[in-house]
Amino acid sequence: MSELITAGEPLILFIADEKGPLSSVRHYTRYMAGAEVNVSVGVSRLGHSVSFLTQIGEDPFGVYVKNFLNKENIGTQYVFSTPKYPTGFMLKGLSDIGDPETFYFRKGSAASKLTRAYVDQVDFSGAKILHLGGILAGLSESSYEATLALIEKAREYGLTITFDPNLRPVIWDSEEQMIKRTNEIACLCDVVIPNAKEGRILTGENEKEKVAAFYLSKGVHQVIINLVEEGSYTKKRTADGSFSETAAPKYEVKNLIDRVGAGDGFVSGILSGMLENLDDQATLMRGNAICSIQMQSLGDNDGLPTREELDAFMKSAVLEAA
Ligand code: KDG
Repeated sequence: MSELITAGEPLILFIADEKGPLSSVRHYTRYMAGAEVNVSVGVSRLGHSVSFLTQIGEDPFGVYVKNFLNKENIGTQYVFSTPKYPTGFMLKGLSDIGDPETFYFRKGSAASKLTRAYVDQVDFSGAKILHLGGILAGLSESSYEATLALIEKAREYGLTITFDPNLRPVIWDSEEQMIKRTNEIACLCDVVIPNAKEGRILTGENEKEKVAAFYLSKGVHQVIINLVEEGSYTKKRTADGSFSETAAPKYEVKNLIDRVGAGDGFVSGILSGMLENLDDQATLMRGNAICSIQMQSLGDNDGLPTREELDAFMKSAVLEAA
């Protein structure tokens, strides 16, 4: 079994070849996206084993997803397929400021039809981390149930459960439902990894210390916050019941192209650090480095580094104090 198990929706991504509103763009180039796909690519490129649970449609996009995951050495034994529902896709515009327009075609997708029954088929023995994001839970009632089933099974097998809220308001019925269910899931996990904005929305707190305190007081073991412009911060419960805090500065972004996917790059650095038993400082630094690297490429995971590329970047790149 793989060191890391994750689950989510792979999305075919069409990035505009020219600037302007998506409704006017004539030409797009195809890429691969999906938050947990991005995380899996990042962890796999650093040499760790990953298995991905999802469902794709029996259509050309589904074939593309499977080929992509295989090419990235991500285990596809739990990539189920169905002739009944399509593989999801999305459009992304070209932007000067790194925050492009996006649009999803994912309602009723094959991945949104995942249920608890799919989770029963996954072998968790020997795995170390289950990583989840909030998107899967927001896709449908059955994928929300599948998320809960993954957590129950990971607990049974003693895995560490990590969670990135990945707030996507458009997939939820209401903001109230998004906050309630995302926090419900977060509080069942060991490590919660929001960015600064998600932390504010989910807890109603502005300060990183208070965001961390919100989850720690509800039984979460560690909170790791990607503050992006101010680097990153973590607070965790230690073995003697006290708390420890660590912060790390960000790396320069010489050539900002697209911020989408940078948060997933951060998470891939954190998860690989945990798999290698790095200390908190080294783990945050790695997350910050990959976050910065990923902002300097167009696709959602194309920039994610191999170990050699990561080492070279961390040796030469400039750190920027907040
Ligand atoms: O996290 C980057 C994602 O936004 C992207 O790859 C697609 O999963 C996706 C989403 O829901 O936006």
